[in-house]
Amino acid sequence: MNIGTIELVSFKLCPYVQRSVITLLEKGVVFKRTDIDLANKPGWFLALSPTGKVPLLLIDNKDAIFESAVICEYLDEVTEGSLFPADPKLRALHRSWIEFGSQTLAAIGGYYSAKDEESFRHAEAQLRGRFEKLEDVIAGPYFSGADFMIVDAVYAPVFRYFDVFSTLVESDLFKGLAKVEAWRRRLAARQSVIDAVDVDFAQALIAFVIRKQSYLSHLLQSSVPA
Ligand SMILES: N[C@@H](CCC(=O)N[C@@H](CS)C(=O)NCC(=O)O)C(=O)O
Repeated sequence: MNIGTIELVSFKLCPYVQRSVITLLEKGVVFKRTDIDLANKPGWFLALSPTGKVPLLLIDNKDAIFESAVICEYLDEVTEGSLFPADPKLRALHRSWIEFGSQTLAAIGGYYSAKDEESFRHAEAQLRGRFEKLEDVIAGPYFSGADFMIVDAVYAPVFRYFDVFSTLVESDLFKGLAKVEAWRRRLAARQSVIDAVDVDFAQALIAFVIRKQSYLSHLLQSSVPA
């Protein structure tokens, strides 16, 4: 199937962009990535995007698909093979856990933005609860077994935050969650996941969080080597 020319309008640190890039790479789609500055959105982007959010999948320079879950499903449908289960119930379960992944990203935003220790610990406990729920459902080594699927593409950027933060700040977020830990390591080693961000991602993420002047900013700042 000729799927036309594909451009992904992106932002360097965005986890929703990452899941789209991972899907593009996994499905072997040739695409152009255009990073924009979200603090100064270009007029052409605002004209194309009804939400003003990235990612935006631009097809043949005219049709703009928005919302990362929709982008991933579209890419899956128009390319060979599928990264969703064939069974409708299992497929629906994957979609449910994809939504859970998006909600987890919102919870991570609350975690790195929390202003004081109390709200930080609260956000941390909420996240821990989410990872415990995942521990109960994942099959391993990937979400539903041996095959990498779209749901895995969704959680790789979730875990990447903690791969970066844990280089500077200790945390018990994953302690005792053996399946989640193994899944997290497996995802971090996958080529599409590695290639979904620039080499300076960790540095850029730490700088981004430090600018938030949050509780985590202070923890990171005091651990960054001078
Ligand atoms: N539900 C959206 C969320 C995308 C999103 O929140 N993108 C952020 C960057 S990570 C964004 O574009 N923010 C700019 C803004 O809200 O103005 C999706 O899944 O695509």
